Amino acid sequence: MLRFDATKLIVSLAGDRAIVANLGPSTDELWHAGHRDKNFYTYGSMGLCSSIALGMAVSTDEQIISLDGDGSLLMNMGTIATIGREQPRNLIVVVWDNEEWGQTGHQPSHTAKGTDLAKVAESCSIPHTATVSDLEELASVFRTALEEEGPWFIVAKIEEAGYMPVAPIEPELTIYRMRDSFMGQ
Ligand SMILES: Cc1ncc(C[n+]2csc(CCOP(=O)(O)OP(=O)(O)O)c2C)c(N)n1
Ligand SMILES: [Mg+2]
Repeated sequence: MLRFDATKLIVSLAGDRAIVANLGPSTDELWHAGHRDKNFYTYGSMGLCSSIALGMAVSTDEQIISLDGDGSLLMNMGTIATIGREQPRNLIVVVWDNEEWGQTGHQPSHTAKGTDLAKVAESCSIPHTATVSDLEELASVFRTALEEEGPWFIVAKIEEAGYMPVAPIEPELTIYRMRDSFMGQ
C-alpha cells in the first residue's frame, strides 16, 4: 500500500473532519491528495502530530484524524500513553508505518526490528487498535472508526515511494486557517 493512495482514501472518507499530518511527505501528500481548510500541516515538529491532534480532540466534539509516522511516534511515544489516559472518543490516529525514518535517509526504525505500535497502544488502554496492510483493510477499519467511539489507533503498513513536491503552504498561516475553519461553523 502506497501512502499517497492511502492518504487519498482517508481524505475521501474524512468528510469535513480535521486531519493533522506528520511532517515531511505525510504533509506533502495530504496537500496533493486535496488541500482543505481543515488540513493541519506540520513542519519540522517531529513527534508532535498526534499530540496536536489530541489537543484538538479535547477542545472540540468533532472527530479529529491524525496521520502520524512511525519514527515520529517512536520519538514521542508518551503521546500514546496520554491518549490512553485521556480517552478522547473523537480521536482517530493512523500511523503511516514504513518501518523507517524515511525522509532523513531511510534508516530502519524500531518497527522494522519488532516494535509493535498497535500493541503499545493497546497496553496504554486505547480501546480500538488495528494493523492494516492494504487499502481494503484500511477502508474497512477507518469506516468503522468514523462510526464507533474512539480513541482509535490504526497502524497502516505502507511502502515508501518517490517523494512529491513540497506543499506550497505557509506554516504561519496553518494555525489561523485551522482556527477559522472551526470558528466559522
Ligand atoms: C526533534 C527532531 N529530531 C529530528 C528531526 C529530523 N527528522 C525530520 S523527519 C525525521 C524522520 C521522521 O520519521 P517518520 O515519522 O517515520 O516519517 P517518514 O520520514 O518515514 O515519513 C527526522 C529524524 C526533527 N525534525 N526534529
Ligand atoms: Mg517512517
